[in-house]
Amino acid sequence: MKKILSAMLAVATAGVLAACGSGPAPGNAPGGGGGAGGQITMGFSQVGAESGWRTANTTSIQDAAKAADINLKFSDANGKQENQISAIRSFIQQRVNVIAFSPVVRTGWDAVLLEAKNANIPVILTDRAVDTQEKDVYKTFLGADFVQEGQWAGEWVVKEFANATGPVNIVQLEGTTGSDPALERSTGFSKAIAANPNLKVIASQTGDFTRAGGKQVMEAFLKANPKIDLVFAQNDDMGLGAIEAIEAAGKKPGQDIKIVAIDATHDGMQALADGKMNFIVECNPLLGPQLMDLAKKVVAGEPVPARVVTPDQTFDQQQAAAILPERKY
Ligand code: GYE
Repeated sequence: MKKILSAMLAVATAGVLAACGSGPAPGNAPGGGGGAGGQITMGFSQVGAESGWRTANTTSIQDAAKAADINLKFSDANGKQENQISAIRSFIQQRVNVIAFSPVVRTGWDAVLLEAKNANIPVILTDRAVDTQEKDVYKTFLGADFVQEGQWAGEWVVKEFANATGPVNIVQLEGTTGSDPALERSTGFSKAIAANPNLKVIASQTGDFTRAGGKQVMEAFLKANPKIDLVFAQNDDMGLGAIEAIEAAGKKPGQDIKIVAIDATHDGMQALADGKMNFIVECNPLLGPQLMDLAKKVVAGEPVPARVVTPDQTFDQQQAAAILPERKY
């Protein structure tokens, strides 16, 4: 009986130790490379393939893993949080050396993040942030400043309509509900346009970051609102969908109805150069090389900054036309 009790105690203690994240997990020894032959294995859970941005992001991560000799286990969640959670659980079970993921929404990650922490597997957030009260459940967050992106979009609108004497009717195509970029781009945009009380968001709805979603929502907006002056599309794909809806309604995108978007993917930049959009704020999807660098450091037990912000720029029509031939995504 005594023996059984002390064995149980030993198991319980081991559990507590693991929960404190004190000792390195097998294959996560500081300075070590992880798996067999020192190669690091990364489990990556991607949101899906909703947009041109996402496709470019996936390619960047896959290419960078190869270049960095990291064994990548890539999982596509098809836009569903529950798929991401089960992918992360499976990475934990497989005892990968590091987990990275781009969370589809901001909330609901505490349990699975704690499981990774208790298994002593470091987590890196890429592209999107999470809301959590838990401490030290991820090592770093690599991605753009979405509030800044929304703000730049709004500041352009303020300048463009500086001489408006009456109300300027704006419709907003929001990204995926509850996602970090949708929430923060909305915040940045409304903050910026508050500078001019003539600027009014008369309708705002999610198009889920897809071209089809943007088109469908824009069709409904056009039916319900006889006067729309500007579309703020929280990504290029929804802006491209809006162009289709505007043209189908017999109006000229970029002229009758202006469009400002975010991402600066190839198709978006083409529409901008063609005069069908008016302004695009870039969001750089090429996060792969930085992610692999951070992963190596984290697995080696080296310190990394808690937040790594990727720099962005903005493009008007002339700038888009000039840069298009060498645009990589
Ligand atoms: O803007 C959009 C994609 O999280 C920054 O997600 C990313 C966003 C990007 O679907 O196109």
